[in-house]
Amino acid sequence: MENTVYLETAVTLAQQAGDIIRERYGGNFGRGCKSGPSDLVTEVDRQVEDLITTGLRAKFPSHTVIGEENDKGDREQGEGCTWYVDPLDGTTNFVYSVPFFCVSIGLSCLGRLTVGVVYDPLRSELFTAESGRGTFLNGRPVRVDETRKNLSDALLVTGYPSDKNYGERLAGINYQRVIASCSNLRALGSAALELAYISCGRLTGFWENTLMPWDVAAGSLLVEEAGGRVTDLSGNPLALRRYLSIAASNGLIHNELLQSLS
Ligand code: 2AM
Ligand code: CA
Repeated sequence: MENTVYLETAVTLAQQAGDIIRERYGGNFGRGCKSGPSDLVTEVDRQVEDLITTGLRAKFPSHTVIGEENDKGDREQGEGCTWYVDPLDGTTNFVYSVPFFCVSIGLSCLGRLTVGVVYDPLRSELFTAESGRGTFLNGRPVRVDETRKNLSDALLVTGYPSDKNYGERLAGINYQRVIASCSNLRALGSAALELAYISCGRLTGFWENTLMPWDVAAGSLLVEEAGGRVTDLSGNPLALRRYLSIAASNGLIHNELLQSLS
């Protein structure tokens, strides 16, 4: 029952945020950089994060709310509930007018993901999950791709860090080997929306190795609740820490995916 209130609140805020993002897409907006010239932020990210975090704090005053643009290095409070808000995941796409970005809101309680919402405002696609209740796209249940059982048939997706301090982590991946082992490899630019696409079977496997909790909290639950598997790149359970590594898949190709990345 409580989870349903959490989910309904997150959905309302994600849709309100999405309306603003859609209106401002392609227009003029203030922009700046964070860790370096490729790590972009816009006034839209900040405006939308403010809307979501204010809404969550007003409704759930005892919860911790962590947002990408207001990152103070907060730690999740083990005893309570923590919201992870990515107001505009895919900021670089948004700035360059590439139509692939989303709002991502995830909730973890007592260290377990409880609610996940990913909203693509341009396509009006709303992905939702509650732990133990499955994953839905615009209210209809979805499952991961259960037809592709081998890495050779998998359409994979990954991403690259905009914080160039972490660029050397790419050197640990043999891209030539991965591309040779799968059907093909994409990099679409929004980790949260890529995870949502894994959850509904459009993509088979995903990995990235310098993400933040707000990039993956909601999307991980979407994948797990849709029958997929989420781990770190060593195959351990995912921990929502800073600069995390993540592999997510339909489950069937997961071990092969981890092997190809090792
Ligand atoms: P963003 O668009 O909200 O910045 C691209 O593969 C993914 O990496 C996007 O989800 C993007 O989120 C995320 N990303 C970009 N820069 C990042 C950074 N400095 N730290 C963590 N994640 C980042
Ligand atoms: Ca992000």
